[in-house]
Amino acid sequence: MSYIKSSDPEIATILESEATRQELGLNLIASENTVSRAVMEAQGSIMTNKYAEGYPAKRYYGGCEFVDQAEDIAIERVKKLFGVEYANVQPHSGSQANMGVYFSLLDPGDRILAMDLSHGGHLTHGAGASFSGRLYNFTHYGLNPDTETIDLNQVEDLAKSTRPKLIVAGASAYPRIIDFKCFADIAKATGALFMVDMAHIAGLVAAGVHPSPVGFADVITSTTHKTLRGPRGGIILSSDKHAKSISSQIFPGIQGGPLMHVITAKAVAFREALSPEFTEYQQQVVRNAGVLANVLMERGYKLVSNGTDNHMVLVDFSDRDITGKEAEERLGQANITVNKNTVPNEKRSPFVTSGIRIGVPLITSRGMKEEATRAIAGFICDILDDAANINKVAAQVKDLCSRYPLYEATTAP
Ligand code: DSN
Repeated sequence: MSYIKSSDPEIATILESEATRQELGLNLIASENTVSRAVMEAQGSIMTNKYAEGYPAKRYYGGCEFVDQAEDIAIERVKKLFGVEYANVQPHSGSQANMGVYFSLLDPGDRILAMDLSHGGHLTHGAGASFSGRLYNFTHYGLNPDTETIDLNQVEDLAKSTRPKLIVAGASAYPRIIDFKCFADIAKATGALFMVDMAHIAGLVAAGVHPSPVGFADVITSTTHKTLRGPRGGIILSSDKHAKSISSQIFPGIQGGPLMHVITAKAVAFREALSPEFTEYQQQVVRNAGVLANVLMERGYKLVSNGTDNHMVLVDFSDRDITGKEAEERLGQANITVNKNTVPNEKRSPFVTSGIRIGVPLITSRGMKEEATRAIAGFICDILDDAANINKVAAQVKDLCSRYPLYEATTAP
């Protein structure tokens, strides 16, 4: 920061403003987190200077002896963390991890069965605007209208009727445990391969507070920066059977030089994730989400599936006047950051929506536990009940944040 301050004051000011926004606001975006200083140091390190196309010991450039060590350690740590035979730590993002797997297992035009975006799926699970929807022939499953949980009967029926080559489980906005065994059984019975995109829940899986897809899925993808609390990026995990084709589809298939500074930071994050403190952190994430859900429901707000098992809740405003967009804006005025989100059977446009998604990974990283989460849930309800409460809540948010500094609790173990 001190170098930027003198060489580029314009950008230095922006960095300082963003640091203040993160420090003094409550960030409840379910897919965001705050990394340790050690992760940030690795990501901002000299490794950014190095080109290393290829894989450890098989590079297209000289001078790779130390980046090879970092990548080998990242691979070994993440294999240990999830108990898998093969790991690729080079995907620049979750989307590229998914693209690498599709390229490796499928041909363009092949059929895939995945979760509908409007029911909680992800863009790369076949949305028309994404490469996935343009290259492959997707059918989508959704939620059971009564339980608002994944309709496994529908998954089975669609698998039987469409005979996909690949079934995808995993979601961006789904607050319940996913039954990977049931998906795997359906895939097996219908001759499909089974992929799990565990981007949102990877940290919970690593800590054993959400069942693992390992042993059920043929291939698993994830990001590293959500509940897993590492640098922004992706990973692919599988058995040795798919190792060769996944490796060659990530490089040279869809990527060039790997981001060695990010891979080094992934190694640091995976070490943190192997610690007992990380397990305690994930247990606290689930407890905090449960507190948030209970307070919102006590105050009369409807939650998709009536609760949560993981790190997030989805509030459904379809029976109220307020929209997701208005709720996001109102909360934002009190420095509470959430995102508007579609709800099952959404009637409004994706730019307006009838819901909000609220996640607790980041506030939990700040050291906030049940009491603070209960207070936050109260702030949210106060503002949703009446916009006149915004100024009062803004002061309460500032006070709470000042008691939980962003970088006091998030230290490397
Ligand atoms: N954008 C991410 C999320 O918010 O869930 C998914 O990639």
